Amino acid sequence: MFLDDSCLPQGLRVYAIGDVHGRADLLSAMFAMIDADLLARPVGMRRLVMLGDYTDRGPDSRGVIDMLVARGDDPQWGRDLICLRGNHDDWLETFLVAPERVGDDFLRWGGMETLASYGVDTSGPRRPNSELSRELNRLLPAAHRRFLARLKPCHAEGDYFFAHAGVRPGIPLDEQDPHDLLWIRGEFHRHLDSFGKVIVHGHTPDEEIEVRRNRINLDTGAYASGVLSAAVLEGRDYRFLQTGR
Ligand SMILES: [Mn+2]
Repeated sequence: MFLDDSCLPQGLRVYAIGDVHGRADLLSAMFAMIDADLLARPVGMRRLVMLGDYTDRGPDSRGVIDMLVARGDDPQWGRDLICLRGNHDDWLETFLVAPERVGDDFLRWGGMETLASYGVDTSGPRRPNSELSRELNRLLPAAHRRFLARLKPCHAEGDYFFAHAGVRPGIPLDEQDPHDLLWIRGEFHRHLDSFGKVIVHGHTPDEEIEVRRNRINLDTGAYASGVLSAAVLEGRDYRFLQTGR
């Protein structure tokens, strides 16, 4: 299955959003664009698939999760919002329960910004991971803990398969290793043949949305570029929405 032939069931439109990384401002702008798009082009059923990496690097991870929790609680959206797990969200979850396993990676790759967004004091000399984890546990709202626990590894609609990082070639989509769905790069990117469905993913930032015949990469490095990207899939068509363009 390739992009030229891929399709969704009639009457369904899917919006898929790439890596947000603490940019609540951009997520807010993107939600406004999607709401406006739905007003301008009403559709029977719509679904919103978040591709993961809500946290780290950008300044307001807490604000991003607040917005996603609010949209999940909104009866207009509730069941139609699907939030996938990214490797950064996974680090945050692990840091809460076992900081010794991920602390240094998590904090080096943007976790300090996440801690600060929750009100953890990150000024002054570097404190031990265990101490930072305890303080974050104290400050993290229960709704955020539930949100993290409910993140999904992947999602499929029609001829599309959604995962944060990608999939391992040669393995059926319903038998993928969760670690690959969060982390894979090289082998996935180099594979030019069909994966069975068209893969919609993020995880590896690029200046432009990458549209290949077997996959679409929506990570446009929003935290630094200011460009948050979404795909709009409907029937046999696809188009894109971007903030700051
Ligand atoms: Mn990632």
